[in-house]
Amino acid sequence: MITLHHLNNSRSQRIIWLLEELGVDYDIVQHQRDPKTQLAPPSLRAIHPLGKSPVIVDESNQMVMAESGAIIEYLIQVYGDSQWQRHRDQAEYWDYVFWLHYSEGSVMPPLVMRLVMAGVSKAPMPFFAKPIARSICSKVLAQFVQPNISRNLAFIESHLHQRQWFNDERISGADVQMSFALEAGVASGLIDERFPAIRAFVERCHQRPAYQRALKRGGEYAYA
Ligand SMILES: N[C@@H](CCC(=O)N[C@@H](CS)C(=O)NCC(=O)O)C(=O)O
Repeated sequence: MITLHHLNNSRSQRIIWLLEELGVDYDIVQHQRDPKTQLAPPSLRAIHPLGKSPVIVDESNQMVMAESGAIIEYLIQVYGDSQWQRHRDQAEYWDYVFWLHYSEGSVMPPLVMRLVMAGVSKAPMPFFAKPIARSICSKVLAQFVQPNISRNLAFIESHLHQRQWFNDERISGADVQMSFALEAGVASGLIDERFPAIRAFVERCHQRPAYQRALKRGGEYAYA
């Protein structure tokens, strides 16, 4: 039996989606973010030293694993059928590896920085510090964060322009891994009508019966 340690409104939702797609038996242990800081509770550190979600525990292999990309690969290799598995001798294999890593390696960091900068600008601080903090945040956003987000979104949009899924015409773990950043981007308004192919991709994910079942099992999720 697999246990998923899940955090409300988090990347862990995509792991529930994959578990539903694979038809694996699993339990969910719910952890709640601190409502003020949005950080994970200490209960997650008891499962894995990083204290983040997702984490899976697979009793049958005595495995505790963090990092969504690694978890997706593990679940597909151990529990997936040929529809989900990708092998080195398949033409699309390295493309699959690219998208699986690109999501957390390049897409998420500037999106997280954008959120952090928004938090810093609004954080309580002495009145004289506010203009300084806001000015630093807006410079970092304009010079580093926003150009990176724009470049990534343009790249993703052009890739999806004539494709259903990231890897080829079959859905893969890469789509599951890419879904979180893109659905969060659509929900926040960052990915607007300038990105029709990305929006269609997100809609395609949301239409899947397994995705809908995952939403029911996962609880609070603000991005679908
Ligand atoms: N690269 C990791 C990121 C894990 C991560 O940052 N998870 C967030 C949830 S979206 C979390 O646990 N945040 C709470 C915290 O940092 O305290 C992955 O893909 O699993």
